[in-house]
Amino acid sequence: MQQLVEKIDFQSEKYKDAYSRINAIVIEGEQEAHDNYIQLAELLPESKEDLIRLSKMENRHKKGFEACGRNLQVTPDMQFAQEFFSGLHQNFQTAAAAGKVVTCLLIQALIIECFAIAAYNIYIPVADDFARKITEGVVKEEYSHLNFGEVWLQKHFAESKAEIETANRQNLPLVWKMLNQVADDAQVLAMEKEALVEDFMIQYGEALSNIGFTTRDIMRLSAYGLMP
Ligand code: Y39
Ligand code: FE
Ligand code: FE
Ligand code: FE
Repeated sequence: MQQLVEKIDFQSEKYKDAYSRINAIVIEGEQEAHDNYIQLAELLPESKEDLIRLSKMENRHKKGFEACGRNLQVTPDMQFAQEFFSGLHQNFQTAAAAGKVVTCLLIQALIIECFAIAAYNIYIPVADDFARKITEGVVKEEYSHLNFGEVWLQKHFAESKAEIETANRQNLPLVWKMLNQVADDAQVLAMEKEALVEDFMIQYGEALSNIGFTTRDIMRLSAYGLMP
């Protein structure tokens, strides 16, 4: 498939300014994903080995994206990124402290992984050559993280359904807010908001379907909080 992409000036001040925030979001996201899988390993001792393996992958992803920033001579705005993730971070911590493993899995292994997969899929065709190779390697692994969440929640679907619905209501609106916050910077990187929303909906809808939700449930759950 050939794509028509206008030539992107990866060295322009405008590109590098937007990249300082998007790159930071991705680095912070990978760091938090690493921490979240370590916490999940404690909550799910029977899956400890798998979850520690996932946490190590997230740490490698973080290093890869740090290299992408260095390659463009961009300093990531980590303060911005921490604030960007603060809502989801707080909700994950509250759930973990209460031992709510279903909520933790929904936030990290479903919502955040789908957000990452959508963002990386949309970024790959418009990335610089260095970042494209890194991101192609990373996104393959993100699918395996999403798969871990799907398999676990599918196995425990009956007793998890109500908690998934509640956690979805509490967290999906945050994702739409985050997407809106980053839309202008994403546009500078030639990533369209509509494409990000579409890819997220596809990934998340497929995940909910694999877990056991009906089409009707999926429509209701995946669009929750999308419209103001
Ligand atoms: O599981 C993971 O590796 C996910 C933590 C990484 C989060 C990536 C967040 C991507 C949002 C970027 C938005 C750009 C438009
Ligand atoms: Fe990752
Ligand atoms: Fe991941
Ligand atoms: Fe896609």
